[in-house]
Amino acid sequence: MSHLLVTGGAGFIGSNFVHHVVGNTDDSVIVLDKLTYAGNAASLAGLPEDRVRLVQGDIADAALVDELFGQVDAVVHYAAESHNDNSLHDPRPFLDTNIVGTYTLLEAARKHDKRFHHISTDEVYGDLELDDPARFTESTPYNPSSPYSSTKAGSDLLVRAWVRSFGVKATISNCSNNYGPYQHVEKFIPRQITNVLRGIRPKLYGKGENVRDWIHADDHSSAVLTILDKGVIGETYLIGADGEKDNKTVVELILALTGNPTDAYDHVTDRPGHDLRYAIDSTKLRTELGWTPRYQDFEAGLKATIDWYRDNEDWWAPAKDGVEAFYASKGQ
Ligand code: NAD
Ligand code: TDX
Repeated sequence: MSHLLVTGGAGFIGSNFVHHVVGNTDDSVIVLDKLTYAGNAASLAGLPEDRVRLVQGDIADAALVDELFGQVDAVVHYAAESHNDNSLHDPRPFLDTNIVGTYTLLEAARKHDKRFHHISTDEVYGDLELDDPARFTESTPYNPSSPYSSTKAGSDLLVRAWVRSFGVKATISNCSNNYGPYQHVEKFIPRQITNVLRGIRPKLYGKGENVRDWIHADDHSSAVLTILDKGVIGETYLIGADGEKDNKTVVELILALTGNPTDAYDHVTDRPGHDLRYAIDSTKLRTELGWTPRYQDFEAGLKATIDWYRDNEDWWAPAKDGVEAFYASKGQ
C-alpha cells in the first residue's frame, strides 16, 4: 500500500486516475489541485474520505509542495494548463503551470528523494502527414507546434535533466488523446456530445480531416499504474491504444449514436497551426512492461461516454455557455 500525491487530480485524466486507484489498489491519495476553470471537486465525489483528500493549491507554491511531498511515497504529476485553443489565446498560464510548476515539483522530488511520474502528451512530437504510415516512438525528435505543446515539451526536458543531473527517480509517459467521463466541455468530444444533447450542431475545425489517436482515460490510468510499478527510472513510455480516427468520423459517430442524421454538423474556422495527425506506437510499454488496453472498441467506449454526459448534465452545464461564447468569438 502506497500514499500517492496526484497533482491535477480534480481534472479530467487526474480524476479518472484517482477513481482507478481507489477501485484497483489499496493506495491512498492526496490530490493537489488549484481548481482552475478546468478543475472540479465534483469529479471526486463519492470516493472514500479515508483514502482520498483534496488540497486546493498551486503546484508552483514551493512551501505547500514541500509539505505535501513529506507525506507521500510517490507523486504522479497531471496538473497542467491543457487546452491548445486557450494557449493560442493567452499563453502565460501555460508557462507558469507547465514549466514553473513542474520545476517546483522536481525540486521537491529532489529534496525528498521521492518517486516521481510525469504525465505528458504525444503533442511534444509535433504532427505526422495524413498519408504517412509512420507513428511516434520514444525516439521521435521533439517538434511541438503550439504554446501548450511547447510548454509540455519543456516540462519533459526539465524532468530528463533532473534525472540526469540530480538523480531524481522519475519516469515520463506521453499519451495520445483521451476520452471518457469528466472531460471539460471545451475539448472536442465533450463539446460535440453536449452540443448534440442541447440541439446545437457539432462544429468541425476546417475540413475535419485531422486525425487523433483515441484512448479511454481508464486505459491511460492502468498504463500509469503499470509504469509506477515496473517502469525503469529515467525512461519514457508512449501510451496509446491504436485508436486513430479523423475528426469527421468521430462527429458522424456521435450523431449516429444519438439518433441524428450523420451530416448535421458545421465546418468552422480552423485552429491556427492545427496539427494534422497524431499516432502512437506503444510497443515499448506493451512488450517491456506487459500493459494492454481494456477498451478496444471505440464505438462502445464513445457510447458509454455519451450516456455519462446525458446522465450528468449538472456536472457540465455550468461551463457550457461560457465555452460556447468563447468559441463563437473566434468563429468556431
Ligand atoms: P484538465 O485541464 O482537465 O485538468 C488539469 C487539472 O490541473 C485541473 O484540475 C486544474 O485545476 C489543475 N491545475 C491547473 N493548473 C494548476 C496549478 N498551477 N496547480 C495545481 N493544479 C493545477 O487536463 P487533462 O486533460 O486532465 O490533462 C491532464 C494531464 O494529462 C496534462 O498534463 C496533459 O498535458 C496530459 N495529457 C492530456 C491528454 C488529453 O487528451 N486530455 C493527453 C495526453 C496527456
Ligand atoms: O470544436 C472543436 N472542433 C474540432 O474540430 C474542437 C474543440 C476541436 N476540434 C478538433 C481539433 C483537434 O484536431 O478536434 C481535435 C481534438 O481537439 P482537442 O480536444 O482540443 O484536443 P487536441 O488539441 O488534440 O489536444 C488533446 O490531446 C492531447 C488535449 O487537449 C491535450 O491536452 C493533449 O495533450
